[in-house]
Amino acid sequence: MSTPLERWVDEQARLTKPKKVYWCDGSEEEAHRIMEIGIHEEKINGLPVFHELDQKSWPKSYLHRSHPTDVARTEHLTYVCHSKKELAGPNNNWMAPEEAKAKLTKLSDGCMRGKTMYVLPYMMGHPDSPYAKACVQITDVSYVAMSMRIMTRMSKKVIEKIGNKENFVKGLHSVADFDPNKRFIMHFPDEQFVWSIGSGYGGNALLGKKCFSLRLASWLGLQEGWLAEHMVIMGVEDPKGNVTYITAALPSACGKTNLAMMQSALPGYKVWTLGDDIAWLNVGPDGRLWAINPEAGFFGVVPGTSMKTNPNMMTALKKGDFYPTLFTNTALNTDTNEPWWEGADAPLPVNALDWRGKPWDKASGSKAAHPNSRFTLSVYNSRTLSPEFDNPKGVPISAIIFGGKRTHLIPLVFESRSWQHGVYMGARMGSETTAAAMHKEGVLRRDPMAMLPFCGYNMGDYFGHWLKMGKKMTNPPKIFGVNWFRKDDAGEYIWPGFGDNIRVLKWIMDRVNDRVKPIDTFIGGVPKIEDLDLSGLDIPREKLNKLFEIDRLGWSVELNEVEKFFSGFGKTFPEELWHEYKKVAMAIK
Ligand code: OXD
Ligand code: MN
Repeated sequence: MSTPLERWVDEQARLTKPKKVYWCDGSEEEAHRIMEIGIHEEKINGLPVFHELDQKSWPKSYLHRSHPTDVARTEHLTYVCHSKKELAGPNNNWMAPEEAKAKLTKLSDGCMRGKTMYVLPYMMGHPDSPYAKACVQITDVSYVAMSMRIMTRMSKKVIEKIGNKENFVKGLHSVADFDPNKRFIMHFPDEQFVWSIGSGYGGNALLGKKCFSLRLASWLGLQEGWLAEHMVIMGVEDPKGNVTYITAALPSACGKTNLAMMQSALPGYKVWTLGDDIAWLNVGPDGRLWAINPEAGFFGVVPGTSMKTNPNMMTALKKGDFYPTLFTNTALNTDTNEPWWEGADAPLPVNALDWRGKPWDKASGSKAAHPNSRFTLSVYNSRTLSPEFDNPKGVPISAIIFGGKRTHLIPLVFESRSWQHGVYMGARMGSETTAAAMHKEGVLRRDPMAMLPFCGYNMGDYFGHWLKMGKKMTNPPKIFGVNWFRKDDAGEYIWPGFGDNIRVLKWIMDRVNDRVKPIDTFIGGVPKIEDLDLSGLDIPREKLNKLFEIDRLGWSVELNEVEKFFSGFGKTFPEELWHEYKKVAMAIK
């Protein structure tokens, strides 16, 4: 008698018609075999899927070049197929489930012809965690099979765990012929099913990540009373050894990985990494908010990563404990067979191939590495990995940070007056766009809680759910806003960022423990400059003042934009947040 899982896999094989079906067991030995296939057999755009890098300086590391049209998330081709359009909200593309399935069935018919279908059983979350989910993804490319091995807990034990159950999380993925006109990432929330075709890019193809752990999981969280968020999870240890757990939501490519692995500039402080991208948040029996990271790897932006910006990541990349580490779309120094990128510690290579695999001419002014080139590596390579990472219960959260890339207006750090005010602060968040998705860079867009591309349902209802979560907690975390990116009149960043961001975290910890008081303003509480630990930093006072300057005119322009944005959610937008909005609007007048 076959199981529901076996029947589902058979059905997908009948549709996609691969030459063979291979069930992965997640072992290292298997990973070596798949890597060989990626190096010697499979090709993308005429190039091998993987190239082995110099194993002495970059142990267990391989370079992957994507199809040149396939380098970032494609939000315009991403759909959430709820039974009704209103459930998807103005923040999602929607298609009726039957129409979406008919479209994808046509595109998927025979799309794996001549290829191997890899069946990947994996857990999101520690297998012993009550919050973990058993999932299966199908794919037709070794790059995705390898990436999922790194990013999730892949194991044949998951097949036993699913057993005869029908309700496991399903993902069907094929790169097909990479045609951007036939590319779709479709989510079916009522079936816990993602169907993705035409792209091998991480956010479109590693279906356990954005697709399940954020879009589908946020919908599940709404039904079940928890939150799936686009957040870093970290523990900050003070010189006395006390660890405060903090989550931080920042939009894509705004430095989440650097924050999660920060090398503290203040002696005696240490950051412990629990996650750099996704947090699942549940209310514990103690009335506190508890976080787990459902992932087991990092999929981070490479350009700009160096010993200055993220020494702990540089060490992790070179550590090579877990097999393998992947670089996607970096340049290749052909003299040394090493990866190279803009902002790397290594000097400009003399001879290099660019991210497309073409000889790179430095004089051309083009980037050698793609601005959204990525590393994929196991969290277990990281020396900053928190000892609590594998704790099935997760960690209790004392502070939530909302941040964005804002060159003007938003202060370095400020604190909400209440949970409700904090939810308002998250809802009005905006950020200047980056290369992580296919749109123009540097344009301000609203990105509530950094979840705009990832909330799998109407964000009006999502804000309401956040408010409800606050009511379920007897001891909720304090909520803060941060902005590392404010510029001065000469267009220079004022705050040094990176390891110096510990100074902001220290103030947040002081607030959590009520050791200092903020100055109350209409946007929330800002620190007294003397309460910030600026030891060893040399920023002139007028620049520091600029970091906290509250520009009334700027805020009234901002409020107009915020009002338009909130109004787009119509009746679903919670009255409580209009109330918070009006309080600020009144104070500015
Ligand atoms: C990511 C993203 O890859 O947010 O994490 O785009
Ligand atoms: Mn992300």
